[in-house]
Amino acid sequence: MLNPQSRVASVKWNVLDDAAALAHATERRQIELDTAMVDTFQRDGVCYVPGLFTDWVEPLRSGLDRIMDSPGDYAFTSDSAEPGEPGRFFDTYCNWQRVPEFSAFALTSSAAFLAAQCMQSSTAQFFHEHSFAKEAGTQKATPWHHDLPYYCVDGTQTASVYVALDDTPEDTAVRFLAESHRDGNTYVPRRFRTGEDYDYDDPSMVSAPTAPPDGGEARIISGALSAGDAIVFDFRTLHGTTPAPVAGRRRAFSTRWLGDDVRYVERLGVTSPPLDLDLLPGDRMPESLFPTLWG
Ligand SMILES: O=C(O)CCC(=O)C(=O)O
Repeated sequence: MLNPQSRVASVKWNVLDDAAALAHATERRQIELDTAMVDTFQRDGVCYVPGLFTDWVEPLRSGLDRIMDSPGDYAFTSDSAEPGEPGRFFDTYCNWQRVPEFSAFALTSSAAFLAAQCMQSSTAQFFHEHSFAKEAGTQKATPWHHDLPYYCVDGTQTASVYVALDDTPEDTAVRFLAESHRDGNTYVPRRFRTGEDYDYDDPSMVSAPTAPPDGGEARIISGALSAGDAIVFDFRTLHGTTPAPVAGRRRAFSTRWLGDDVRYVERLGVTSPPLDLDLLPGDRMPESLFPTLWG
C-alpha cells in the first residue's frame, strides 16, 4: 500500500469524535448480489461488479482531485513514482471524514452491503478509504502484494470495494492471483516506491512473488474497467499491475471493510494506517473510529 517513509499524517485523520453517531443517522442502499458473484468471491478472493457505482464517479473524482491539488491539507498522502520517473503515482487514505464526497459514499452507498454479502458476514465495519491515481505516462507498476499484513487487523472476513474512476484498459488495470487468499501465506508488506519488502522481523511472513506465476495452475484475473465498475477483493488476495504505460488518467477509490471475525492485531513493524490505538490484541476495532455500516 504505501511507503511509510514518505507517508506523513499532515493532519489528524479523524475529525469526528464519534463516527458511530453519524452511522446511526444515515442509511445505506441495499443491492441484492447474485449468489454466483458471492461464490466467485469466496472461491477466487475477487469478483467484479460492473457499473454499480457509475453515479458516484464524478463526486469521487472531485474529492480525489481536491486532495491531489493540495495534499498537505489531508491525512496520509504519498507519491510513489521516483523523481525522474515518468508520470505520477499518487495515493492517499483515511480522508473520508475530511472529504464530504467520500463520507457520502461510505455512509450512503451500497458498498457496505456489497462487502457484507461478499464476506458472508452479518456486519460490515468501515476501516478506511484509499484512493489511487496514476497520471498519463506513468509506468510504475503497483507491486504484487496483499493488504492484510499492512493492517493492524486480522481475520478471514475482509473486503475492499475498489471503484474505477476512469475507463481503464486491461493492460494497466489491477490484476489478481485467483485463490491466493486461501494459500495460507502472509506476505511481507512491500513498498510501493521501491518494490522492496518492509524490514519486518516476522518469521511467520514470507516474501510475495515479484510477478505472478506464469502458466501451470495459476489463474490471473484481470479485465478492462469502465468508470463506475467495482472490484471486490479479500485483503489476503495477491494483486498488482504490469509496468505498461498508463494511457490516460487512471484513478480508483477503494473502501476497506471488516467482517464479523476481524480483530485488532499487533504487527512486528509499522502498519498502514500508522494509527496509534489504545487496544489489546483480540479487541474489536472501536466503533467511534470505525463505524459498523451494515448489520
Ligand atoms: O490500483 C492499484 O494499482 C492498486 C490498488 C491496490 O493496491 C488496493 O486497492 O489495495
